[in-house]
Amino acid sequence: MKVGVGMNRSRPSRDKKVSQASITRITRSTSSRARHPIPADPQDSGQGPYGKQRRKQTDSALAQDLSLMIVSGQDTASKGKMSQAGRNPVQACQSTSDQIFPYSFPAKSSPRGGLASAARLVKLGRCKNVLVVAGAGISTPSGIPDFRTPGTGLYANMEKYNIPYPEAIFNIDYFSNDPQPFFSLAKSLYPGSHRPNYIHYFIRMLHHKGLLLRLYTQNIDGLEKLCGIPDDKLVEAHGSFATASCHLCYTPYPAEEAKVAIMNDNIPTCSFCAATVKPDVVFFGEDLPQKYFLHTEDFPKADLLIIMGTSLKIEPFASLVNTVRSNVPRLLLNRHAVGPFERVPLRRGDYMELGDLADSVRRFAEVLGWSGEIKELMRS
Ligand code: CNA
Repeated sequence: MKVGVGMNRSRPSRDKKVSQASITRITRSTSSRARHPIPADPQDSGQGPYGKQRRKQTDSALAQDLSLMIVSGQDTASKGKMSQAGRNPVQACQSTSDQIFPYSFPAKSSPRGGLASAARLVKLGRCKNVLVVAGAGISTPSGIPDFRTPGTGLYANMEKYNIPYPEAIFNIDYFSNDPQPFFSLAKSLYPGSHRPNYIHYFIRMLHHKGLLLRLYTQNIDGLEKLCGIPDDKLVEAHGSFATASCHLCYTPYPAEEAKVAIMNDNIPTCSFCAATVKPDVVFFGEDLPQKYFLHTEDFPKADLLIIMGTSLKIEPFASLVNTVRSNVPRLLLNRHAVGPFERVPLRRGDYMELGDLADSVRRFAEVLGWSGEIKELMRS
């Protein structure tokens, strides 16, 4: 059965048990908060923390939901649906990519000796539950462009995809009508042609030292797994290419077959409803994987938060960084100040090291005395 876009569609009946435990189903008749009843403890939700749940909503329900979030300022970490921080989608459609992503803050010198301060805390044994929050900037040294870096970012190089605005390529409703732009991009993003870099191995070293509570990544390139960070230490908040399913009815589809079809310019279609299959990468307007909600347990436990290579523009992920306890040190490693680090004065315990991420991480490793071990890890 083919299902039209705009219908509220639940999973097929064989997934009925999971559907009943849905935590993010959206209807137009309930309040915004009630529509996102996130359990305090994912274990209490009546399902395993790693099960995936996604629901489709109508175009108008999505617009209504986003405008409600914007008006009420409720776009926080606990929300399960991906959106751009504080952006009205209608305005976004009318903007150029430069207008959408202004960089208002040039690189500043690092306040309070960012790296040295954070390294001192680690060496003193004060940080044993380190959370890392990462974005596309950790993979640019591997040759994968990020979204928003002017000139080299994907959003600055969208002409060839013939789309009306950059985010359309990751918009689920746009995909429903025309999957080709995303499939063209997917061909270059599919894991296989890129290798993890020093930054990935630095994070793995945090795990090796028994310090990594969890890595929350927005990346879809699979390089965290490839460098050996175990599955239970990793939350791929925006999904990955490792699995695929129907974008309408969510019937799973063999990921390798989807890849072969996409690489050969064919459109994989669902054997259940004949709609287009896509890799399980989270698009704007889609729910994040259930594993993302581990954050409700992790962030209150953290004793150091390291934020790397992200513009913190995508909600609800961006708000995660505000959910550690107020006395927990936060270290930003990025080319620019982003998110709460754009505000002056910084919160006590906030540190920044601005500049090239790979350089910063190498220096961080040196101060920690880990350089030799990381090189060894990379060799092995
Ligand atoms: P973004 O908005 O493009 O931000 C990247 C940030 O990293 C920017 O602030 C850059 O200045 C910074 N940056 C990039 N390279 C470096 C560097 N070498 N040194 C220092 N800073 C650097 O990307 P986000 O991750 O914030 O946005 C989230 C999106 C991006 C997610 O939905 C991803 O799926 C998506 N994405 C992922 C990949 C990937 O998997 N590698 C690539 C492109 C986009």
